Amino acid sequence: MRLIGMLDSPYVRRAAISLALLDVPFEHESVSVFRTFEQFRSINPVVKAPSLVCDNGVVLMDSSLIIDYAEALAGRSLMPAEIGERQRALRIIGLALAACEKAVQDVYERNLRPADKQHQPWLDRVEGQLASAYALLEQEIAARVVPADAGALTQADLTVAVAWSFTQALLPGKVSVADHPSLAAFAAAVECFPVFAAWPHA
Ligand SMILES: N[C@@H](CCC(=O)N[C@@H](CS)C(=O)NCC(=O)O)C(=O)O
Repeated sequence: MRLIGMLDSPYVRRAAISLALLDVPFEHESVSVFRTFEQFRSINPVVKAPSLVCDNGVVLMDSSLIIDYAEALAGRSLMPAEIGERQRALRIIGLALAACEKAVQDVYERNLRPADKQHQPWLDRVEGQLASAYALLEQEIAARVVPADAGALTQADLTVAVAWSFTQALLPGKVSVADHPSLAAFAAAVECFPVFAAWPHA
């Protein structure tokens, strides 16, 4: 299988780390949805990163759906089975993915739209939503313990760390580290696992 997309995308990175944790073999191709749009389009005309070209040629997209397929292939899941833990994981993943979405919207608005065409009310709305997602994530993560080993990492753990690292890299200073001490410490600890170093934000 081929995972298509740049690791500076939080969605590509969470998919790559999930495939690696699930021991699903894949090749990674760093194709950009912007710099190499035509090359990406030749693989997936919708140009969404990540895209997964399966062994039978079917192209999947959307990180959560790619992870769903990888878990079915692997015959195991990075989601907790117990209903209470699963609900907590779903809550955390939802917040982290919303944070990624709002951070991406902020970056696109600032970097892709000419300065004189930027719409400040939209930026204010997006940044307010981003701040809310991280404030709620900080509450959730305050009670969470960093797993002792990579085998115990859940989808919630890895998605939170990827979202935080992405936001800090792309929007430095936008989400204050001082105001989110639990998240910053949790993400820093999770980023120390070798699988995170093997699939770095880049
Ligand atoms: N919900 C999707 C979001 C994927 C997404 O928006 N990826 C961005 C890159 S970070 C992308 O494909 N951007 C190009 C575009 O939307 O035109 C997922 O989880 O994979």
